[in-house]
Amino acid sequence: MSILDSKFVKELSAVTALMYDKGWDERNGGNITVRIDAAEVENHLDTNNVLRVLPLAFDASKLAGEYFLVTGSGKYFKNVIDAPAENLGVIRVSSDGRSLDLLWGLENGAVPTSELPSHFMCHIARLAVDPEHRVVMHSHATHLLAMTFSHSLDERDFTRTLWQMCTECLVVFPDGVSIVPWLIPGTLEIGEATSAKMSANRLVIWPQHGIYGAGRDLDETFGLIETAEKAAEVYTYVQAQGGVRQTISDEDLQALADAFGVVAVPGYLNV
Ligand code: 2HA
Ligand code: ZN
Repeated sequence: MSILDSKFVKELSAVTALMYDKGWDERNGGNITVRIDAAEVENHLDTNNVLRVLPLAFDASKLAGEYFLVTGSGKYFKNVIDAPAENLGVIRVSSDGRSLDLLWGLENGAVPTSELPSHFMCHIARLAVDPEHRVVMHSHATHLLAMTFSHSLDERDFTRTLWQMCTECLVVFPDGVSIVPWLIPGTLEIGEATSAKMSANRLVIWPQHGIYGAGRDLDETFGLIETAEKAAEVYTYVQAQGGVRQTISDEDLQALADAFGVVAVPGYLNV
């Protein structure tokens, strides 16, 4: 079956279109990497046919031999659905973790996302705590981005506000959100800071820039960012309506966590 008909290319094409439509990924904003099983890749590609070898600026040996579907550097989410082979690529990390084999896509000399160091470091961090982890997703989700200008950047405060804005939030991300300092995108430094947070939280905010999410598949990871973004949108309306008059009590949030069998970040609820 053609790789264009593969589940992984179809799903990534659909989700990039959706994220563009939501206004989260203007121009070349956002990037996504998906870890794919070798057996699934082999259904669609000759894995001995390496199209190009791309250097890697850091040691990714912990991901040696892993296959990823990635968005391309400078590519626009809005264009993926009509031209997947120009905007996406399938890569394999070399055995020494110092280069990538391109097996499909990234046509016309394109290269993987400029945020590949951050993505790979986050994959390593998440795989260490969840062997089923597969997806890292970065987006400029509008209301979350706006909140980083007006809200405290204390992780507990920020998480508590999001949990209070929609009842489902605590159930969807009981691990909360973490926040790195403002840093230059695309650098090893921002990758190290983001991945250090990723061991404990699947959502990491980049102030005045956007958000990183991690999960086991595209639906789950998109849903995670979507839920946090919805809470940030509600927060925006609440602020515009004059601010909070009543909210969900910490006792009720604890009862919610108990009812759904999730554990809130220790110390985040005053109970
Ligand atoms: O891919 O979003 O953070 C463009 C970006 C960089
Ligand atoms: Zn970005």
